[in-house]
Amino acid sequence: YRRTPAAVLIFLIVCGMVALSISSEMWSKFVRHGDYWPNIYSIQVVNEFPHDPRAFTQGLLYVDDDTLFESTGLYGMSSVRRVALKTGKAEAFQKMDDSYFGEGLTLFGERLFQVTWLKQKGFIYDRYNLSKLEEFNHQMKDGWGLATDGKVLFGSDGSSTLYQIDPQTFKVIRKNVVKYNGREIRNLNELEFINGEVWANVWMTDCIARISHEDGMVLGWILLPSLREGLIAAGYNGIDVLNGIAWDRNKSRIFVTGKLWPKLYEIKLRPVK
Ligand code: DDQ
Ligand code: CA
Repeated sequence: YRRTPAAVLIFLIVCGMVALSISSEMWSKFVRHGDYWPNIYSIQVVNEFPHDPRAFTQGLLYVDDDTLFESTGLYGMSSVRRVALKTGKAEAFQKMDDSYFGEGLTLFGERLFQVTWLKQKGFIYDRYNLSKLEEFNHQMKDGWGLATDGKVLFGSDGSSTLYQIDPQTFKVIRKNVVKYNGREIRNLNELEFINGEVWANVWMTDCIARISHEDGMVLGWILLPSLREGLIAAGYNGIDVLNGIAWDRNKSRIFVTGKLWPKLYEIKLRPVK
């Protein structure tokens, strides 16, 4: 009977260790996936720049030198442009055929890749003179957003699927369903690859989802209603939804704008406690 207390003690210690290891694993999973620990961010505007109010922004990216590339939609008004950040002026402009509606845009190597709405057709342009180099067909259900990590293309088609596409063959390498707390997040639109995450505008909302491209989990939400509401309050009635995220990786600057918005904003995130 002398041995019993020691055995019980060891048994309890082992149980405790198992419980601890399970709960810490679950805890880190919850933290990582945002469940129980929602990573919500509001924004602070640190700079405002002019933006062409006729640009129905569907794709936006920043490369360097205070220069943005932008893809615009609407039939007859679709374009790819190189835009000076400070003036909002297009320094180079490539009008698209009237039958195409420009959508997501990204720079892969020295070439700009663009997808179009309601057609599985994409275009490749020279980044310097915006001349059209090639066309391609992709396998997404539609062409909405486009971004890259320098290895694959990330694509969205208005569903909850985040696609990974081979930039040479345009085959789908991987598909992840984007979810937050177990719920599918649909209407993923304009994309940006930022510090290992894929950020996506959710169409018709003032929200950006920060997505893990490893499992599709939403890691956090950025809430930006103040931008659209501020423009409306200032009398800009013709504006459409928030759309367009660009990332200056050298200076860690985040830019956002919207369809037919007269302004483009540089923002910083503020975690909501
Ligand atoms: N998409 O951005 C959701 C992919 C496409 C939106 C197309 C909306 C066309 C509406 C035209 C409104 C004219 C001001
Ligand atoms: Ca973008």
